[in-house]
Amino acid sequence: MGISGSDAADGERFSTSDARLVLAELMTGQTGVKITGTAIPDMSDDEIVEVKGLISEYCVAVLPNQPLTPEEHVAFARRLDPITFTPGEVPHPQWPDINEVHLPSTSTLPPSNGFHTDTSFVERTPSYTCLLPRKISSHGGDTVFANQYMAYEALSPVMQRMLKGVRFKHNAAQLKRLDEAPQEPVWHPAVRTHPITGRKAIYITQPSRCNEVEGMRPKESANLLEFLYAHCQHVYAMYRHRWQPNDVVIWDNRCTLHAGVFDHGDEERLMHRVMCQGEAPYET
Ligand SMILES: O=C(O)CCC(=O)C(=O)O
Ligand SMILES: [Fe+2]
Repeated sequence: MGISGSDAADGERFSTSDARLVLAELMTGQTGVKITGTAIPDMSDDEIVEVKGLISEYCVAVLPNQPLTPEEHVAFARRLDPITFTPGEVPHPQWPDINEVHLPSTSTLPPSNGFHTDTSFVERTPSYTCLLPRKISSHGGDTVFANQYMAYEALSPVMQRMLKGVRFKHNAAQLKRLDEAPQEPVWHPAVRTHPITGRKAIYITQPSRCNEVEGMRPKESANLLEFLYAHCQHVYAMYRHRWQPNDVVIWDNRCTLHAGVFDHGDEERLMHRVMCQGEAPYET
C-alpha cells in the first residue's frame, strides 16, 4: 500500500492507511501527518510503535489537543526512545530533560534560525524531537519542516552514486554554552539510511555546523554543500506548522530539516523541547 506521487520504493512504505490503532491523516503529499484518536498518556505500547512508524515515514507528526504536563511530555518522549539533551544548551531548572526555546521578542533578531537537524555534532545523533508550545504568539512563530527522503530521491542517480561513502564534518556552533559542547568535530555520512523505514535521506545541517566534505578541495566542498543545502529546502517537500495551544509536534531528525520562523515581532513565544537519543548515522 503506498501513497500517490511517490517513487518505486512505494510498496515497502508504511502508509497512513496501514495505521490500525491511531487515526492518521496526511497534511501534504508526503510530509507531515496528523494523528488523532488517542490521548497521549493513555497510548498503548502498540500505538507508540505505530506513532513512531508514522513519524519516521512522514518526517513530522502533529497531535492536536493534547494538554500535557511537563512530566507527561518527558514521559511520552521517553516511550519513543531514551531521552537525551543537547550539550551546550541549558536544562530547565525544574525539568532537566526540557530545553526551553524562548524568545520574548524578535524585533531585534534575525527572522529565522535557518533549516537544521538537531544536535548533529555528536556521535550518536538524536532520533526524535518533541516540541510543545507553552506561550504562542497571535501571529508568526510557525515551524517549517523539510522532507529529506524527498530531497535524496530528487537527486539524479549520478549524484546519488557520487554521494555514496561521502562524509560531512559536523561541529558545534550557535549554542548558549559552546564551551560545554564537544570541541572535536564528527564525520557523518552525507546520506543516511533510516533504521525504521530503510529509506535514504540527505543528512546536512546549517552551514555554521556543517562546512566540510571529507577529502574534497575547499572549493569543491563549499560548492557541493551550498548546492545540497539549497536543494534540501524545496517547497514541495515542506510542511509548515501554525501552532495552536496543546499541539504536540514530533519530528524525526534523521530524515527532516526544520526551522523556527521567528517572525512574531514583540510577542512572546515559549516552547518546551524534549529530545530522544538515536543511533550513530549509517549508510547502507
Ligand atoms: O521553535 C521552533 O519552532 C523550533 C526551534 C528548534 O529548532 C528546536 O526546537 O529544535
Ligand atoms: Fe531545532
